[in-house]
Amino acid sequence: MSDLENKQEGLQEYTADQIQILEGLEAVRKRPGMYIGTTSTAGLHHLVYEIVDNAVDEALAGFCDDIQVELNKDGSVTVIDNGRGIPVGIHPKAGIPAVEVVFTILHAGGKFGGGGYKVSGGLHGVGASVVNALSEWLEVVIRQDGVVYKQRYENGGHVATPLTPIGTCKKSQTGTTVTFKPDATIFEETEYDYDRLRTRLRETAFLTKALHITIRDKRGEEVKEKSYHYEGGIQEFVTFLNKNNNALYDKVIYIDGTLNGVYVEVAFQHNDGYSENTLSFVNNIITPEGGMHLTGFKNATTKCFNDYARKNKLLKDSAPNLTGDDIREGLTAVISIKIEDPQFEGQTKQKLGNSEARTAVESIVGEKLVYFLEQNPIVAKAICDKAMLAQKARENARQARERTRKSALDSFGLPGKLADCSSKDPKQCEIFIVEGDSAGGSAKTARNREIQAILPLRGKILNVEKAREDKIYANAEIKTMITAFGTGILSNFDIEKLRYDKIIIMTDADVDGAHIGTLMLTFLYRFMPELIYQGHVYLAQPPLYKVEKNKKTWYTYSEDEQKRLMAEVGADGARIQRYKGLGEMDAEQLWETTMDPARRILRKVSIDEETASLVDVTFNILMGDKVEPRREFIETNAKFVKNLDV
Ligand code: TSJ
Repeated sequence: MSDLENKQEGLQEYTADQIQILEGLEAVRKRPGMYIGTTSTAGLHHLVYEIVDNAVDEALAGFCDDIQVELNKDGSVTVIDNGRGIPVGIHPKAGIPAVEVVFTILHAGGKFGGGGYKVSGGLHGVGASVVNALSEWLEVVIRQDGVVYKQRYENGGHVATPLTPIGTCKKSQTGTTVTFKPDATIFEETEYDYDRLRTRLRETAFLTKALHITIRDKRGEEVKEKSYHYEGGIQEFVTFLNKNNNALYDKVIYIDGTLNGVYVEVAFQHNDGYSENTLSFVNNIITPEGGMHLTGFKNATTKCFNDYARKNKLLKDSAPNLTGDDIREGLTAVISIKIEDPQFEGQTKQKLGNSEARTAVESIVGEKLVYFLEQNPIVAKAICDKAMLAQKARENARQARERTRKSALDSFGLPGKLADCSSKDPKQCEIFIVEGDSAGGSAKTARNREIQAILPLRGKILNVEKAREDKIYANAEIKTMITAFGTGILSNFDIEKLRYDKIIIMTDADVDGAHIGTLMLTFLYRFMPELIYQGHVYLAQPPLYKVEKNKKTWYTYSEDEQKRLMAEVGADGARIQRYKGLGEMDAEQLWETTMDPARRILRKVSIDEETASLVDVTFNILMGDKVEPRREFIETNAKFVKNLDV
């Protein structure tokens, strides 16, 4: 009996080949982190992207224009596309239907068809088999040639029913439907976050024009649904990213072209702000650390604008060239390329290494931008004028930096307000940035002075979204931080000089505290992003309540925890104190609850892949000109912060 017949008889015997297959999936269940990074909520959401990306590949191949994602009441997720349907014929080598190969053999994704650009072959393209392995059950329904086929897997990818024709449909009704239920014994968290999925699917829609994507949440009383479709693709993406800013000119500049098999699309628009927000993608996958495509874009724009400014006498002959940073001040840009064999490099494999991507972007943008600028002299002049102002500000900043070096430092080279720690080994040192002098005083008393430094800040720090680099150096609070950290900022940044392993922001647990925290994070993100990327930035978590009863004391850190405690110990006879600020705690309490490395809770600030593109939008909502969305931000801010017990 062949393997296939064996299966179709539903026998529990396995041939050597099949045992190997099952062992493959067993490996995924043993070490899920190796395949999806983490079993936290990020990993859970990753399962959906993995399946959706396979359908997006079908769209990129030109055979699918509609994808639906449904969150079901039982915790399962359904993804439906209107593509050709995963092939059902017997795979010549494996001897089982091709679809079964897709779901039961590791790294089988993309084996058929060949060629083309594949999302699912990218950074996390681990394949549908990994999702299957990490699911309680998974069902696939395929409509192909007028026949509806179905197969079911259970308990981490074991075939439960063979691929079976279950009905008929119109020949034109082709497509694939996959439903899976994440395995609750594997994931720490099994509840999907509608907004998180929605945001990522919207991004996918921006990057894949002509694709319609719908997300439908069927879990609650009422069904929630959103559909995304952007005929304008990344051009509309830039408009979206810039919507809370004042654009410097109306058009979003859009350029595309293909060179040596690399399809290049870029879209950009400047706003009147000072920060740059450039997102780059390869095969729809975000590349947080950029890479060759980004380099190509930077090279081309820098050269084009300098040539234009010189040719049109905007820049004096005696003036130095505009730098790339000058030209990209206030820039919102999306660079999206499609390439057959992307190579990801760097520590976190988030940087594109293919040098042909640089050549392609550089020459396509170079050539077409020159033409655009000639056709649009008003836009060209607005950009050059802004870049020239940035150039002047940069020169001022350089001078301010010189002055800072000479003046702001006391005889030991460190700011006077800093209560430094005695250890000089950065690996074991931490610095608390504390809101207000009085809390700063308590913190100084409370600390472990060998390894904990305290830097009190007075009031709100500068909103860096509204300032250029020269202003940064004029701000005392910021200057103090820069000096204390030791790393310098922007192009002078050097992580090797970091004086503390942990930078801990400690603010009151109220709206003002949250605002100061956000200003701090914005400053760090804009001027020392590596500190965040490399995981050196934390938020302290002071308690919300102190409860005393029968000579015992408890501290709680969230409303939920407080409710639970009260349910446990009872409210009668309990003394409950709601902390309004750090200042209400004495040094000992502050140490016990918030600073003692053995007992405290820290939240590590991280910007993960899928929220990276959102961070800027959200920071802008809070910091930018338009005021009304602010409240919403403060509530969603926590999304950029992963909980982590340290
Ligand atoms: F991830 C997955 F495998 F579970 C999955 C795949 C999930 C979903 C929702 C869709 C898909 C999928 C795969 N949609 N469309 C396809 N297409 C193919 O697998 C396919 C079809 C035909 C040919 C061909 O060369 O004729 C090639 C391929 C790759």
